[in-house]
Amino acid sequence: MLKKWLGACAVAALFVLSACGGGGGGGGGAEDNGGDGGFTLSTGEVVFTAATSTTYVPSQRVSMSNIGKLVAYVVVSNTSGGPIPEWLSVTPYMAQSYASVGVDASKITKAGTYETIVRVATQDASKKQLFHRDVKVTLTVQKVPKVSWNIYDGSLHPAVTDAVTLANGSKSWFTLLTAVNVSEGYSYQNYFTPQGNGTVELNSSAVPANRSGAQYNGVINNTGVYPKTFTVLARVLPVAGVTYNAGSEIRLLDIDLAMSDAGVIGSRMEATLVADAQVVGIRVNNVDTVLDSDAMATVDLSLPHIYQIAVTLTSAHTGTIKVYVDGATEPAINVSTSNLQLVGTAGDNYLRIGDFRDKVYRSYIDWVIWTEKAAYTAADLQGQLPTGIGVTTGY
Ligand SMILES: [Ca+2]
Repeated sequence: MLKKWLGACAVAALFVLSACGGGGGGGGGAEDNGGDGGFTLSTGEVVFTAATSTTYVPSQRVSMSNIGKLVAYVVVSNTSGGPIPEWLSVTPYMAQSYASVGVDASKITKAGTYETIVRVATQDASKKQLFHRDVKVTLTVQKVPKVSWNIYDGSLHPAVTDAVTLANGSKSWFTLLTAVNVSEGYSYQNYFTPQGNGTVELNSSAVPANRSGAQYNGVINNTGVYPKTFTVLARVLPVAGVTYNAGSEIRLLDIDLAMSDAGVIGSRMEATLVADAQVVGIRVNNVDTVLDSDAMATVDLSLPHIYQIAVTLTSAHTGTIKVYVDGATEPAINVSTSNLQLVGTAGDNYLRIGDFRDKVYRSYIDWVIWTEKAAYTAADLQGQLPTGIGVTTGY
């Protein structure tokens, strides 16, 4: 495995840093295998600990000192001469008399303690080894997240380039809906406004009849293989000064998930955070088309909350929807039916957030994350949310 070349001189070698002094230097130089030597390190052991495999771990310095023989190169390998592990990087700066030792915990796929012995060797200008010293490097990763999330962290408008970071690390973004519905008297507008603090405001009070939606297509497998699963979480905040009670007829956000297979009328999970005469909290609209029933849970909408919706489909129209609030172990909504709401158009397969009704929506969206890997419980996700997206209290 070829590691990056870090020298100041153009020498094609592995793990080499050149001091690039005056060249030459005397020949001789017996290799030092550990006795008194002209080359020493300040420590024989470096220890790192990471809470999770997504935790950044600062690099550490090991001082190097050299007396006597002119060092042209410093070579880093493991003790058998091979490459060092992928999770480890050692960058020698001979001219500055230290080596930087860094670890990348994201390379670790299973929690545990990993150690390796790194050999730091000096060479003369002809690449003849002069001395070497060994240093043990230990990395402990306490937890490896089970989930690779698709992330909208609310720092950009949802439809701006690179607003979304996908589970594979690449960037993407939502599509802003723009349709005009003349017969029903509404159009889709842009009512999303980034606040510059990691949240985006949704405010459709100007024209309540209008709508505003951001859509991400192709969120769940559409090959007809069941069961299929989906988990979406969103942190949503109220707006100060706005009243959210049974008389308010005001909403915060719709989360609309269409889960069709290709060319098929599949199922839809349409949740709304709403304060009206029916409920102040979260409502999954028309969750059973035969019973014509909604599923609801009371939530104090005057406070920020994290809403987690987990869906398992065992066939195109049969499944279970669970809603968790703030990471509570017990779901606030838990409904199973073989008559889930249907999508509007065959093949619909998307996640939408926004205002999809002729109502006023007032909220701030902190973040939205989703995955089709599993229908997670809130307990499953303790310690499994991404870092750096905003507040994740409860997880
Ligand atoms: Ca509206």
